Amino acid sequence: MKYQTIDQFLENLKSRNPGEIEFHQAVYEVVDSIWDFLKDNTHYLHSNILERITEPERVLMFRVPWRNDNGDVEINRGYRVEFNSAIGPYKGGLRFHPSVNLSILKFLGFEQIFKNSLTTLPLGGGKGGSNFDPKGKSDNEVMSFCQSFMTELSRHIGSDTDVPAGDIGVGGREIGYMFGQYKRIRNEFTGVLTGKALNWGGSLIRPEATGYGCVYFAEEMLKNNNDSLDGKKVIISGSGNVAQYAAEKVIELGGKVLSFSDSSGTIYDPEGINKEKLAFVMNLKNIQRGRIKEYSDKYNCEYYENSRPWHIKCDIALPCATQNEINEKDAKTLIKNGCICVSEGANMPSDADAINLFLSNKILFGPGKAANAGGVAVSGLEMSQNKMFLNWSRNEVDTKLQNIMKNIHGQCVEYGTNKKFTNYVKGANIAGFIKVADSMLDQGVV
Ligand code: NDP
Ligand code: 2IT
Repeated sequence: MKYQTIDQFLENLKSRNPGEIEFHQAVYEVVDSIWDFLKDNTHYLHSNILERITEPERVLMFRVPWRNDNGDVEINRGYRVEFNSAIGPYKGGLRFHPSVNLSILKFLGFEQIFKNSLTTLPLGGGKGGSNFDPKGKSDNEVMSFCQSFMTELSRHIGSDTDVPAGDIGVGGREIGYMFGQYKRIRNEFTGVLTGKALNWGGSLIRPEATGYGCVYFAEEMLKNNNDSLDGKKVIISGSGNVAQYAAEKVIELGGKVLSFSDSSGTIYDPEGINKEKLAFVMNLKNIQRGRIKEYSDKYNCEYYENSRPWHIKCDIALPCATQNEINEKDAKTLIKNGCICVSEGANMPSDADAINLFLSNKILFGPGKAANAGGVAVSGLEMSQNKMFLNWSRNEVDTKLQNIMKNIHGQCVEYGTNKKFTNYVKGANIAGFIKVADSMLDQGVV
């Protein structure tokens, strides 16, 4: 057995991956919560599965040259981390954001392995993206970038190899431009990307899936505690794809949505964001590509510049923007204000100290790899429909999504419950790990 303690393993991980702090953080969370399980099941440690599962199968990094509207040449860096294919083709989103670097994509790819395992579908783990910033770019510039990015990426992906999708900064527009370029270069019309538009191979409910799934997961956690979303005050961070559809589902289930945010600030609407106001946000963010502050101008409510929503009194918090947006202080404030449930729409929005506080205060805490798995799950359903050359109805996909979220909740309860309290972090990590690790062992040293 190569590692006797968690610290030994983590020291080695850090020396193999210097400076990759988000990646270290994501690995620590998993290893810390499965360590006791590994000690009871030492065959995993004897076969050195931890070192294998934290080493990506392949990392691609490449130059992305493109021309802006002035005719100048711009250079970005493109990535695809093909992390683990033990249970299916690499699957995971592409993020376009100036903060993107290898550490962030390795943390996201690592999380994706366990998340995809939890979905019950045959999906491996991967993630990619670029430090390209779509903000303020014209459609033409976004298209130039996407075409150049896909010119290189197309050599490495395929519907049975690696199937990217959207993430921060990558929505329907970007998926369209990338799909067009892939088809042109490879001369094949296949389900190589998910999140496609309905006319050309997309699935109903895929745009809604992550946000809906996150709320279904919250509802399952509450139900398990003889409670429900009805009448609850809900704060949401972010105002992009995940935040918007989380809000839609909360409203539908009788909750009151009080906030949205973006990277400039937070709006707080004590009257609640109803369907009409949500339609304004969707138009503002998806069509006008404006700032959330405009909501407070239109509806005459509070706007907190450079601030996140966690100080607003609530019953339920849905972080749906980005990683490390809830720290220990935020967690303390949420708990002090009576928050009983946190369901993560974003990936790793709570840092390690915040998670410890949530768990020690017995908050219903759904970690991203469980709570936001609905997005990739419906991506998996999009892949199934593409392979079969048919489309399922809205109701069919939504029912499957609900069943998958219930199943994930059940796996967390099975592996994470002790003395009637479910530690969903532990449950999700152990359940996600077992399927992948056993598949790796079955397939030999590859
Ligand atoms: P979008 O690009 O649609 O929206 C992102 C939102 O988060 C925007 O409101 C954005 O504000 C805000 N945001 C992004 N970065 C920061 C930052 N550094 N600080 C503050 N706010 C920020 O992305 P998605 O809604 O798709 O993704 C949101 C989260 O959900 C991410 O963590 C993603 O990994 C995760 N996720 C997404 C899935 C999907 O299917 N799309 C599936 C599972 C998880 P601004 O406009 O100012 O940048
Ligand atoms: O983080 C995620 O799960 C996503 N961005 C969605 C991935 C996908 O392949 O649909």
